[in-house]
Amino acid sequence: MSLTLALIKPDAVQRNLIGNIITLIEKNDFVIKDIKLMKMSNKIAQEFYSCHKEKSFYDNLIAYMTSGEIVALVLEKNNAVTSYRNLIGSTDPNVAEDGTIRKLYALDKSHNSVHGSDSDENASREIKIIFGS
Ligand code: 3AN
Repeated sequence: MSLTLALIKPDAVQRNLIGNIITLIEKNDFVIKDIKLMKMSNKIAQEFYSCHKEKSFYDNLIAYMTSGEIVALVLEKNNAVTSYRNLIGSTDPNVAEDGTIRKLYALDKSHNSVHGSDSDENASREIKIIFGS
């Protein structure tokens, strides 16, 4: 068993999609080990997305991720990182696979409803940033 960090982003929380997204997570056999509703501070968002610091979309990304409430979850499953990345689909909903969370709910590649860690190392790093352990 391994862990991944999932976020339900402001665009999805604002559209009352928390329940729908958690239903998909549970239907796909992830076990929720921790969960919280929170607002990201600038400091946390900058630390969380430090790998994107040089990207053209970085400032917009930080502004968006701190614009409203998010839901953070620690999920457990076999190969949790890969399995959850498969469930959420590609960054851009226009190319995301049918049945994925982003295909169903994302507005565009900047407002794409959910986050999932992209490696076991980043899962540990992100869980520590958000949940502090
Ligand atoms: P993913 O969330 O699919 O792993 P990353 O880690 O490359 O994607 O990017 C983190 C976040 O930055 C994305 N979820 C999205 O909100 C935003 N983002 C990524 N690429 C772009 C882009 N080309 N234009 C605008 N926003 C982007």
